[in-house]
Amino acid sequence: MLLAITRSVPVSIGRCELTHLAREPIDHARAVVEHAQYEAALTALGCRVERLPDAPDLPDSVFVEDAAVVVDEVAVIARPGAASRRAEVEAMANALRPHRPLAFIEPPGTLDGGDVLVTPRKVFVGISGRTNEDGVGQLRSALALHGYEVIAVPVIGCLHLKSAVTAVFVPPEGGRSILVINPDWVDRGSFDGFELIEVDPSEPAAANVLQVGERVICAEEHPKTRERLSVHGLVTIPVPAGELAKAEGGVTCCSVILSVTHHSLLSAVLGS
Ligand code: CIR
Repeated sequence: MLLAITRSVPVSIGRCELTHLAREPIDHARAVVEHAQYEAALTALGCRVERLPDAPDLPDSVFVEDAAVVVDEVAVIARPGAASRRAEVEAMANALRPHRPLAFIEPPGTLDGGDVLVTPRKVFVGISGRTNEDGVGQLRSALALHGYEVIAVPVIGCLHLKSAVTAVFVPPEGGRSILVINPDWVDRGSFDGFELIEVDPSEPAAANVLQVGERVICAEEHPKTRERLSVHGLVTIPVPAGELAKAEGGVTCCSVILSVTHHSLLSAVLGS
C-alpha cells in the first residue's frame, strides 16, 4: 500500500522562503482548494493520504518533500538549508518512525528532500543553494549501506534538483527509466542511460512532475510539456498548482510517498 504524507497550507504561506521569484500575494483559500485537489488525485491513484499536524507558524510547512528522503530500506530525515524550515522535520520523523529505520542529516550538513531524485539504485542529489557537500556525503553514507549509488549534480538557475528533473517512468522489470528535464537548469550529461524528455521551452518549471504508479501528476499550468509526455505514451493527471508555484513549490513538493505494510500502518495508528 502507498502512504502519501502531506500537510495543510498554513495561512502564513505568504511569508514563505523565496529564492528565484519576486514575492506576489498568495490567495490562501485558492491554495487550499488546489492542495485538496492534489490530495484527491493522490487518493484516486490509490494512496492513503495522511496529514502531518498543522504547523501554522512554519510558512513553508506544506512542502513536506523537503523534510525527508525515503527508500525501501531507510528514511533519511533532512536538515533543510533554510534555517526557517528546520523545525518542519520533527513531525515528519515522527510520522515515518513506524515505517522505516531513521537516519538523520546532522550539522554542518544541509539537505532538502527536493534535491534528491531516487531512481532504481542511483540517487541523484542536487548541489543547490539548500544542499551542501556535507549533506550529500551523509546521505551517501546512509544509502550506501543499502546498495545505492549517490551522485552529486550541480543545479543552476532553479531552487532544487527536482525543479529541473524528475522521473516519469521506471520500468518494473528493469531497463531504461524516463526522466523529464529542463536542460538549462541541470546538465543532461549527468543522466546517461536514461531516456530524457525535455520540457517545452515556454514552460521552464514543467520538469517537476510526480509519478505515482503508472500515472504522472502534472501542474495543469504546463500543457505543452504534458503533451510531450502523452506522446511518449504516459498518462498524465493535471492538477491546478498555480498558487503554490508563487511560493516556488511544485507537485513533488507537497507529499512524501512511500510503500508501507499493513503491520507498520497498524503500529502507526496504535502509536507503538
Ligand atoms: C522554499 O523556498 O523552501 C519554499 N518556498 C519552496 C519549497 C519547494 N519545495 C520543493 O521544491 N521540494
